[in-house]
Amino acid sequence: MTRALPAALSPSGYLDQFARAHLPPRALWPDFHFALPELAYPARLNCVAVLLDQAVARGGGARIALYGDHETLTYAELLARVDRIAHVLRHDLGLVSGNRVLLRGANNATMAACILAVLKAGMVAVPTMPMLRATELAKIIDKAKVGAVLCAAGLRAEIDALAAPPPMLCFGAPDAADALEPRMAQHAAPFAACDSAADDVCLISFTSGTTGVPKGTMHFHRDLLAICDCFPRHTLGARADDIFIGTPPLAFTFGLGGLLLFPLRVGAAGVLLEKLSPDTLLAAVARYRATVCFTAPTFYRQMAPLAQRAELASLRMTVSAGEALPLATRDAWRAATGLEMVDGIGATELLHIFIAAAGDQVRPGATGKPVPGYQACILDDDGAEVGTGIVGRLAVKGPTGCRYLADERQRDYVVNGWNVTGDAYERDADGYYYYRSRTDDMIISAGYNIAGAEVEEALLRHPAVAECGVVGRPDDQRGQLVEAFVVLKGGVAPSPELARALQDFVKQTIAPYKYPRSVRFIDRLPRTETGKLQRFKLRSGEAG
Ligand code: 3UK
Repeated sequence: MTRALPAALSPSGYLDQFARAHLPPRALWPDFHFALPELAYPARLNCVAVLLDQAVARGGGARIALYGDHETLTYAELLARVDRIAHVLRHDLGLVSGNRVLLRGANNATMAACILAVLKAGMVAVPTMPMLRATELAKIIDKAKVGAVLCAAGLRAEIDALAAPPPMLCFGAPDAADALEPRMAQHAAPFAACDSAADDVCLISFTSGTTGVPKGTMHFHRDLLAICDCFPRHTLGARADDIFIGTPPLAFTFGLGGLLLFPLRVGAAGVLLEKLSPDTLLAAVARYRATVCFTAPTFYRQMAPLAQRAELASLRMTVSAGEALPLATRDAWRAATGLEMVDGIGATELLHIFIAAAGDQVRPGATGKPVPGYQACILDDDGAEVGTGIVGRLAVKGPTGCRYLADERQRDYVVNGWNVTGDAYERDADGYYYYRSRTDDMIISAGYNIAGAEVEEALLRHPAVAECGVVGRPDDQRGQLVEAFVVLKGGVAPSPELARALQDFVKQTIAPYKYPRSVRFIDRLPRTETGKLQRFKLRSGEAG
């Protein structure tokens, strides 16, 4: 099958052409669609000039942009901080447009300002998760040919431990020799945004891969605006009086969009907090009177029993993403708060959420429908579209899509112009999309296909179960055996009788052949920093 190649790129505004030079070959790009009028961006575009400079120029300088533990910044103050950092990048660090800058820090205003400054200066932001260690950082630095690092002082050890660390400035410890703040103090002048092309790469976001070399996903200036103009605009109805709050790190595109870009796009405010637990997130919602909350399903599950005691009247949208939302969690959250959760599937390759539903559009059990701006379908193993009610590979396209930095795996993610996310999904006659499992996590036991998520869903309805993960364990007789790892609620003791009770409970809830033949009790589930269950650790027995 032949496809028209995407339109030629416009002239780059960058001096250093590394990112463009390492885009995948055009024939391997997904199709891009800009079907909505709000997605018609000009050829010259700097996303921070739009998000920040224009907001201030329109008279919004005195509005609050960011709330945090230690400081609150107006749009004008955030702009001034961004400009100072941009000057430091160019003058003190001697960087030029197109250079890559690695960022490392927990969620706070200076970390946000650093990311925005890199983009505004026409450099390429490479945000990294606070928990990454030197060996993982070394791979990213090498892959993206990072020219400098902006790092929270408290996280510098892993950079210092590198054999050949790039030049680094640290924030949060102003007396250190390589502190960012005294250098910022030298630059009071406004910084003119780099005259970048809408299709110049501004962000390389590394996927939270489990093994091997991490994949760097490359995104353009226009992409960062496009995600603001799809999900938050159409599904959430984001507006200037919203206050966005949540847990995902800014280094995860879920957090970058939800807590920084989305609020800035509509003149609203983001709340950036460094360490959050179910308790403290609920308290923070009350304290900042947050209206929109972003976190992972397991967080909502843990918050539900605490929610009755919290003051949550300000909340109007609670968004769950990162992994499948169990129906039991949606129900528990609704019972506790009266709120119908917004489930949304997003991916680093597509930057943010592309299938979701809110309000009376929610169909429990389904993720939702394609977000305006995106289209989706279900493909079989040969890349042909399948009809309703058949489980296949989820495929999507829209204004954003997968462009891996110099990576052979581009061929796996993009099939005939579709982004194939690696998720097994099914569509109903009304166009709703239902998550089943990761394509490679489908359990095949004695010839049956069993989606781990469905068994988890059943187990979560048992009153003794706090959390659980269900995987396929290799088995001589059945090929794979359904095995459940169960975390019990406080005060409940594990026992063989309870294991049998859980098995019986599943058999009564869903088709009996799906019940977990093995039940193991553990203290906590292995999760990534982004809240995803690490099934490979359950399978390998690493979780003990
Ligand atoms: C899974 C979901 C079922 C799914 C992300 C919102 O998670 C994000 O990006 P990642 O690259 O992972 C992508 C994969 O995660 N997933 C995410 N959301 C859901 N599965 N239901 C969901 N609601 O396997 C997907 O392929 O880490 C999420 C916004 C930005 C993101 N980067």
